[in-house]
Amino acid sequence: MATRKSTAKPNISKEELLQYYRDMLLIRRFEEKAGQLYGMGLIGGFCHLYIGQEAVVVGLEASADEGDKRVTSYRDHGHMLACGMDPKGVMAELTGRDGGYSKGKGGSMHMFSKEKHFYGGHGIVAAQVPIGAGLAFSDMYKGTDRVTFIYFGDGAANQGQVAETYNMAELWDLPAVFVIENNQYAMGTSVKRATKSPDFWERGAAYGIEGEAVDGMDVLAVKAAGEKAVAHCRAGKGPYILEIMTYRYRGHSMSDPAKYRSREEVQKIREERDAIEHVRELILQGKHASDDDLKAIDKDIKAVVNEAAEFAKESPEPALEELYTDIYADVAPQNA
Ligand SMILES: Cc1ncc(C[n+]2csc(CCOP(=O)(O)OP(=O)(O)O)c2C)c(N)n1
Ligand SMILES: [Mg+2]
Repeated sequence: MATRKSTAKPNISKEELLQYYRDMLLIRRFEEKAGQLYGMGLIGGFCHLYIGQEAVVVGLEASADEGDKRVTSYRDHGHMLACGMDPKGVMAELTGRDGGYSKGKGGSMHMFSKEKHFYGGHGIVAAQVPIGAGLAFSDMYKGTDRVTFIYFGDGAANQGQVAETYNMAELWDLPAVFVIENNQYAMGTSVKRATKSPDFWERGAAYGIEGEAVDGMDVLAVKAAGEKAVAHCRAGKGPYILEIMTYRYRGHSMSDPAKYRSREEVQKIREERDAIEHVRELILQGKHASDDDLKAIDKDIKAVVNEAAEFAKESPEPALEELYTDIYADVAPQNA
């Protein structure tokens, strides 16, 4: 039933490696820019950056097909970019502008794209897990062979609703890939302090769900594991759990005093395990591109991110009437 830690490495082409390099770099540079805009006061509220975890979502998106769905937590900008949402629309939403995906009314944690099958963006820890099961149920019910990726953190993995969802997902053979992004911390609480049995993927055994742990700093290992999980779901064998071992470099959110870990710990992982650096080395070692080629890619990505930031700054704030749209009740403005 349960399989061992994944070590499989797929054969990989030059084009794929360069694509992963670009996709991960886009997320990193976008998040760095979001951090800057936050510092300048252009982004309000909460803002949870994905820097360090890029290989998780890029590897899994490489194993997905058109029409597959995804849902995640508040640490969601990377997921949006990796599934092809427009960086301009994402950045404009972060800055609360009319050009954003939720017309500036949602912000960082409340953005969606029906076109890209991205179902949020959820601020309540683990709330997206049963929602994701609902998305997978819809595909099972309609008889499509689409799969839903349900992302959640190590902190969320200890929630009761995750256990309930596992049970129903296996009972109904739902095509759901449960992706535990184990970045070692839930806000300031380390996994070691909060969890008695820290191998989260093994908990699937109690429900008859197969799974495995994956090196989340290796985009190729993530992709290979994603392909296995997706094939399992598409074959009608029910859900699969991937516990992806990763690390977040920045604070939990922009207002994190970071007293729960040392600078040295973060620095060591950045230097020794960085996922983008890993692909960069594979590209250079395989002579797939030169250092100058990679610099040119970096320049392109920076231009895309700068354009997104300019678009976000220039986009107007939502009009006052927008207060009365996209709400359940049909109310007219009073003395507006
Ligand atoms: C139900 C609920 N409880 C508490 C919080 C406050 N909170 C926000 S994020 C978080 C930690 C979650 O950690 P994890 O699941 O590991 O995700 P990560 O932030 O590491 O991506 C907590 C406790 C919340 N948003 N919702
Ligand atoms: Mg975590």
